[in-house]
Amino acid sequence: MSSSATFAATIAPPALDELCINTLRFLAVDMVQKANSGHPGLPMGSASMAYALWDRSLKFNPRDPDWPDRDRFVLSAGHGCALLYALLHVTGYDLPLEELKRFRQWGSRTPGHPEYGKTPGVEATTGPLGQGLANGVGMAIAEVALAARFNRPGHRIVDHNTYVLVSDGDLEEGISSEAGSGAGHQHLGKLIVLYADNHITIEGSTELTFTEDRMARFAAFGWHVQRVERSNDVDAVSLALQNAREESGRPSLIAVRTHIGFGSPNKQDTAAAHGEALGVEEVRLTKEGMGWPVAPPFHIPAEALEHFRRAVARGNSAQTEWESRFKAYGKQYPDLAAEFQRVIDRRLPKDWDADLPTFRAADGPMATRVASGKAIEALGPHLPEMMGGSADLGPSTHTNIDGAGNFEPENWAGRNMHFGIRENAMGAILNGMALHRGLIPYGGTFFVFTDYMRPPMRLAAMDALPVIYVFTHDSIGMGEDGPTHQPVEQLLGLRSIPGMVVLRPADANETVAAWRLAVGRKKGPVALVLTRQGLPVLDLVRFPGIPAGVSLGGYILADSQAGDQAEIILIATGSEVHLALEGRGRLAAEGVKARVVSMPSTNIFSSQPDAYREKVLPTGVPMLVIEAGASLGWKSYVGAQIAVIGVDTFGASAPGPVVMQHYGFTVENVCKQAHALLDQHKEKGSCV
Ligand SMILES: Cc1ncc(C[n+]2csc(CCOP(=O)(O)OP(=O)(O)O)c2C)c(N)n1
Repeated sequence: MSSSATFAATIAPPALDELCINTLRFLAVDMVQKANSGHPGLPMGSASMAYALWDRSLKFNPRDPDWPDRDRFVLSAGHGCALLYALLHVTGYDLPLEELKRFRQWGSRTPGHPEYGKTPGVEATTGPLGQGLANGVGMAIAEVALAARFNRPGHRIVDHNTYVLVSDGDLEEGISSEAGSGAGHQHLGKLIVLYADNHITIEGSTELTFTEDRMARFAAFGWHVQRVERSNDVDAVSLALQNAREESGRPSLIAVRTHIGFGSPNKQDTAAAHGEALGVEEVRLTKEGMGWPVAPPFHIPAEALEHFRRAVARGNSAQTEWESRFKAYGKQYPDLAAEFQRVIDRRLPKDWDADLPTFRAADGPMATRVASGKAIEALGPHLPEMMGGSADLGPSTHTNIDGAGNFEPENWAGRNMHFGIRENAMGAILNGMALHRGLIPYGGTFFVFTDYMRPPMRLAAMDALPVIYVFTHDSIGMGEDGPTHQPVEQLLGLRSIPGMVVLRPADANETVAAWRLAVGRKKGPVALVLTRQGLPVLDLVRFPGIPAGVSLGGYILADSQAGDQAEIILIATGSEVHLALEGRGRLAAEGVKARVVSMPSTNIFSSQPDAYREKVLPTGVPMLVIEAGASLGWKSYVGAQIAVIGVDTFGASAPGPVVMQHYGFTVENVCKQAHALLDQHKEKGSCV
């Protein structure tokens, strides 16, 4: 029998259950009331089912929130976070009552929506509806993948459930279908979703918008579905949870008929309970109606606290039991145990990059997506924790690890994932995998379709998650598919996400360096932006600065001849670096000394010390940026004396080179623009 199935709690008598549930309810009510901001309705209605889960099922240790074999709990309906904070406090996490009193205030550990890393026990940043559900799918995938890799007969060291609490909004969002369909297909039996089916959203009743049969929908996805009519029936919710755990072949949805704002005489079952404080008078009426002391606020009855705090002893003993099992495992399988610890700690093995290739000019032309595929092939055998794939574009994105098998219900040890055409869920699943730990998740699609996965990318950056994106078909240079498939503003868009590292390598060798950097970066996502079209290879003999240069974000690829001071700097990224090199040659013939700076990552370059940036881009030297993307952003980036050859409309359907030519990505235009800039500069004089 699995350890998660044997994890048992002391069951409280019904009156104590009710006291505990009301404690959660009124902590949430008081938090929102004190802040005069927040969402009391969902906590009041869902406190009972959350209690049933946390009190009787959830395997967690408040004293070690990072214990690897804990169950995961994601509050996808992040707006209801007052409930989560209340649970964390009463069960004994390091979240003092004072923090509950500072709900939504500057510097508190109780922000307006749960933020990963800010509050112990918060497993994921949630709030954008639907994301948490897909995070849960990613966590459940990580669990079965690690179980397949590490468990051995008689040793189930990876054995936990993933629970998600969702609201109507979570299930209305399209991502819930993407993630739900994927989870059903993968038979993720240890994923259990509690649905707060309260019939209310912000604008009123769900009758306004949301009338399909949700149970039938999830059943059609291949889920096990159950319904609990009375949310306050802790036994019924517990039984449903138990059934869900026993159903090992399908993920579970438990729709619980909850009542938003439960207990509030004037607001229960109305949208008024959703997103604002109940108000002093309504708080009083609610407390009186439920036999709760009106004052002082934040009242926690001693018996309730004592009961909740049993979670500490329970958690400690569950963890100790696991640790002794892990010790026994380590005796029998010392290498596996060490390996498990390594991947959980996100440590890279020795020589992980030993087989990364170096390309020679004779190997070209090569698309950077192809070079990326070769890097993945070289990393795969050294990094068994690398796991990823594509949103049905594997043959184009080159994201497959040869010989690593498909991740599928018959083979959870497979590392090649088929996410299906579900970019939003793919992004959120990658986040869930990273949040779980133990894996290096990556996912690919065409660069333009990052528009479909921006919400999880933003959260990956917010949570500093080490997720790697492989985005191909990176510019108008991809050609015939036309404007719908030609990214223009996406580079600027992704670069503007704080903490997102965007790397657009210029050739095969820069691509390998970009992969080395991406894998080595343990905090924060990295987006690799790669070409469809072949590019010349920049030979390391001629350009030895490439590997170190990429890690600095931008570097002098080719300086003005004979060490003279450059009269103009050509800054380029990706495929346009070659055009810059050509332009430099032509300008030299015309007597103009030009330096070429390759800038695969503006984000990384910006974080370099001033002295280095000044060395690469000295103040006062005019600069011409060549990048097949929106020009906005560059001017403020490198100063005033700058011109940009960019793309500020939507591209066009034609062969790539033709489109590039029409947009001015030609050596003639580079030289023309360089001369214009130099003339302008001379007229103004040096403006330093
Ligand atoms: C993607 C996204 N869109 C919109 C919102 C704003 N929002 C917060 S809660 C909510 C809907 C509330 O309805 P429900 O999910 O049923 O929660 P409940 O009313 O039960 O608290 C909306 C639209 C959001 N958080 N995320």
